[in-house]
Amino acid sequence: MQDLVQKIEAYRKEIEVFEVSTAQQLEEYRIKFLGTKGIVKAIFGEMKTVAPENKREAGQVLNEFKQFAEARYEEAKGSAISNEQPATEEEIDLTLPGDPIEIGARHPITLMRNRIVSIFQRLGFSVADGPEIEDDWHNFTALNLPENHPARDMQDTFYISQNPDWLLRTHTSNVQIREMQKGKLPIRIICPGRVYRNETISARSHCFFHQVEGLYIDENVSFADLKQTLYFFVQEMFGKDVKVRFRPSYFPFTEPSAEMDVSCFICGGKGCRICKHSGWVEILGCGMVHPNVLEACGIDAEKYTGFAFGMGIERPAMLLYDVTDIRLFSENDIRFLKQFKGAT
Ligand code: 2U9
Repeated sequence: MQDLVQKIEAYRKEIEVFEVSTAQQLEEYRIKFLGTKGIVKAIFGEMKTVAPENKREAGQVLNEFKQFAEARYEEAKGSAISNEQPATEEEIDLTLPGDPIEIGARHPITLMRNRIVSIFQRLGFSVADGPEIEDDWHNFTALNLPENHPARDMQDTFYISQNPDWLLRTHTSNVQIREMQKGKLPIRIICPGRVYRNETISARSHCFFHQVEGLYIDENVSFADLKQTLYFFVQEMFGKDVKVRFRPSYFPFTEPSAEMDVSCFICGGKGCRICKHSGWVEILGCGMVHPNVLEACGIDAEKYTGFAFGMGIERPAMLLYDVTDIRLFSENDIRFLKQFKGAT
């Protein structure tokens, strides 16, 4: 036991005077004292020669020594790195290949949104943005949604508990309302963004999703303009052969209102699983902006008219990229996301 203590004392002294001011010296120190064949390891091996009644005390001495050796190393590491001389020109081999940079992928919802937006941009629409947390007026009242409309129900909309006048927007129409309030006409905007609805999460629906809505207001804007604009969009999106049909519908914020179907771009109209054997796929809702909406935003409904439309992004993205569960879009699973590398 006495032998061991003396040996450790000698090593301590050696450590104290060991020169560790460069990276090379530091590495020598590490190998000599802390390496797998180093002194600390070796001296721990001597425990087996210590008499059983001394083992406790010897263990303590050894541990203190080990901590001392490690602390010296850690302390020297910081200063050795800062003393390091930068590599000279001759030492840098510029011909070595660089570290590979992993390129990310655009999210499929972003890809789909960009496709939709760029088609409308070519028609002269510009992108507008607005808040996701909105007040009741911009999300509902200004859009001619009556006080007792089911969408206003707590069951369907997420309200902010601190202030029942605030909610998570249920559509991006709040952006159009805010643009209209600015009073600058004509308006030709496209509004992509995230929206929230209190729905049960499943493979087909989520409590948040993405939309693109559009709005065009000027003098003499007609339903014919609406039809031709959306027809152009569909041809650019799905190809020249695709057919469209409009079915009458109802939305509080448009009058008249319609839903637009395209001939199924999977089976070409013959009937398949995607179009539920009807040959048609519904892709958007649209209509002429209700005069009450124009007036609520201070626009003279006698002088100006406009059309609006709205579509979800998830559904066409699921069809295009063959995604069978909507939840994959928001789970951030790298195995899913990296499949979109290089996709457009
Ligand atoms: C203003 C006036 C009118 C936007 C419109 C629709 C019809 C529509 C749905 C498509 C699928 C929502 O994502 S979805 O569930 N939208 O059918 N949206 S007209 O109308 C507006 C918007 C703003 C000021």
